[in-house]
Amino acid sequence: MEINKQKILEKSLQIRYFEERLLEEYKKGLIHGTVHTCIGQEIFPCILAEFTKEYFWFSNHRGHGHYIAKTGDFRGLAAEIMLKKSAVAAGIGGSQHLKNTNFISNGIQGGQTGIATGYSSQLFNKEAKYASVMFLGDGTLGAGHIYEAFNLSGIYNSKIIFVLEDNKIAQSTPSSRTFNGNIKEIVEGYNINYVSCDSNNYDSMLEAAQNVVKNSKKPYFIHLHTQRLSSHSKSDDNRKKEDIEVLKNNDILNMYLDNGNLNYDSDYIKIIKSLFDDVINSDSIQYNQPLSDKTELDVSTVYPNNTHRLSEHINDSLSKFMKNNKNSLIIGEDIEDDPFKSGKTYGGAFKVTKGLSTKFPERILSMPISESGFTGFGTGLSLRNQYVIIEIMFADFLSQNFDQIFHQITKIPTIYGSYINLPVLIRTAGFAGNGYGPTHSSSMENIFFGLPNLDIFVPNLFFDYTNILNYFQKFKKPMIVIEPKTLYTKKMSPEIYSEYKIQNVDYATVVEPINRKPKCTIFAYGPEFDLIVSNLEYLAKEYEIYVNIFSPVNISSVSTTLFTKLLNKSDENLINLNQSALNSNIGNHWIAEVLKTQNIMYYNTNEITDWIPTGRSEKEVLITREEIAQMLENLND
Ligand SMILES: Cc1ncc(C[n+]2csc(CCOP(=O)(O)OP(=O)(O)O)c2C)c(N)n1
Repeated sequence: MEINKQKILEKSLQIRYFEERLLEEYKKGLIHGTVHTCIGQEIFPCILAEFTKEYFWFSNHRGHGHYIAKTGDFRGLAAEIMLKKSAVAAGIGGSQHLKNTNFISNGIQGGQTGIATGYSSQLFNKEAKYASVMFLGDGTLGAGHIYEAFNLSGIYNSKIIFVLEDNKIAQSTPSSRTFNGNIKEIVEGYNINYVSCDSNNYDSMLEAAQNVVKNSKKPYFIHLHTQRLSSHSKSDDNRKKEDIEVLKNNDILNMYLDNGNLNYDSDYIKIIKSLFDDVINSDSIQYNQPLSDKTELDVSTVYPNNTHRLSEHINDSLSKFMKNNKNSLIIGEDIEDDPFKSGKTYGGAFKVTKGLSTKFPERILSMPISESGFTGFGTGLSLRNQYVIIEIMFADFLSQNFDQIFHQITKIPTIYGSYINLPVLIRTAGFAGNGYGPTHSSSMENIFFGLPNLDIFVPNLFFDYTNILNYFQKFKKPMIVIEPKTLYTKKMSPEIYSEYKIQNVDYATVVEPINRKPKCTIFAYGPEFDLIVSNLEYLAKEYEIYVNIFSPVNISSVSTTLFTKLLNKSDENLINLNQSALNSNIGNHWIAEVLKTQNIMYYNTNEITDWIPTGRSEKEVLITREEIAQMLENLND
């Protein structure tokens, strides 16, 4: 493929002018917030863009040059940074968070490497239609998640080009101080093809881009030796002036400017100047929150088949979902049936996916131990409109992919200006009760409760799991489902004490005495809900106490009207039971909501004040039926 060097250099100079102008406008006070300019690093993206038109580019904090090289959208970017009409991310994302056709950028170093790898994996990608470029800085070589992605890129043969823009400095620190490895040997160790080139040598960059794209179906790593000629962001450069001068003297664009082959007075720069002036003089934009689909969804209120245990019920629901949605897949650790072909079926640590990889061999995939990497990988597939279900073996391990959930999965839907569907459902085995000890028993829903764009579900034995999957199918939005692992082996829809009725109302389960006055309403989900439902007869017979129970399944969206109604029927007496630690009790949030319109006469809650201990010691910190009875008895005092 022939590319015109003069045109590439002119486009590169346009980018440089754009960046220099941004710094000027910043000094004049027209820009609020931060910008990281790419002065010195403009040419390679312009070359690469010529060869990777159909590739999806994943860019970083220093992404203006990437964005313009890929999209040509000077106006959208200038407007985004100055919060003016025609801003590409509606003035929400700003300099570091841009999205356009086949382009996305993000301000977390290396944070989208797993996503880029999943996006370009060869799964269901017969014509290698999905390909990606992932930009990394040399300072980011210290970040663990990029290595998880390197590993996955080889396993799933991602058609990805990792581009390391090695400008030898990370913010204020020489990267020789922060990276001790040999990156060539490291990436080759992952079976990724390595090539290097230099931004002071045009032909080397051209050759690297050409070679890499020719040899497409493999992951590639381009090590671009380059130079940052300007400050890290607006004016923070702590290098010696003389050292920067040397870099400037070696810069191709400066040489072309010196010998007159490029010129700031040319038409190609004048166009950008007037475009920039135009943007400055255009109307400002106002923040508008991007909103998701708010329509209603019918919920089946029928109890699940009582021949199934919870794990079998979830398995059955997942199986139907996979059958009905050919564009769905499940990834997670140890979820396949028989990788050794030994005849001994595995199917997940809790057997929830048992049999599924036999039914859907290409869509149930055991992943390496790399929760962050494979959560990103799944997110990349969901950007290809796949329904991605991610199994995290124990809820505690959500610590490992927290970054992906926090910075990517929950932010992608709304930080790029208009609402983006992102069908990623994370299922996990949660809560204490099996004696697994402090790293396998934590209540995690409280950690994720404050994240926008995320719905958190806790299923119970009376609620059809298909409703949760229907929600996923309809709204295509990020969800975490925390399955109480103590209940996996329990039968669905167990009989409850005959003096009670139970019903599913929307995404909640409600239990009420039939002819007796409830003394109290109990707000509970997870194992505590099960504890109280299975002890209704005990409370009635031993203490003559009857209660209402309100158990939300979608714990991030609770009907306070329904909750209040139950509370009123029980003389405003309330007990809140769950396993959230210390001050992070989710029940307390919903009670605060109720308190806006409603008095509460009596209130009590259980308290977990430290990490869950192992084995039988667990019993010392989890609430027992006797303690619940005591709380209810105290109500009379
Ligand atoms: C996870 C994370 N940690 C720290 C930062 C703050 N930060 C922004 S850019 C930067 C330096 C990055 O250096 P490098 O990867 O070499 O890219 P360069 O800035 O040189 O292009 C740092 C520390 C960040 N954005 N994300």
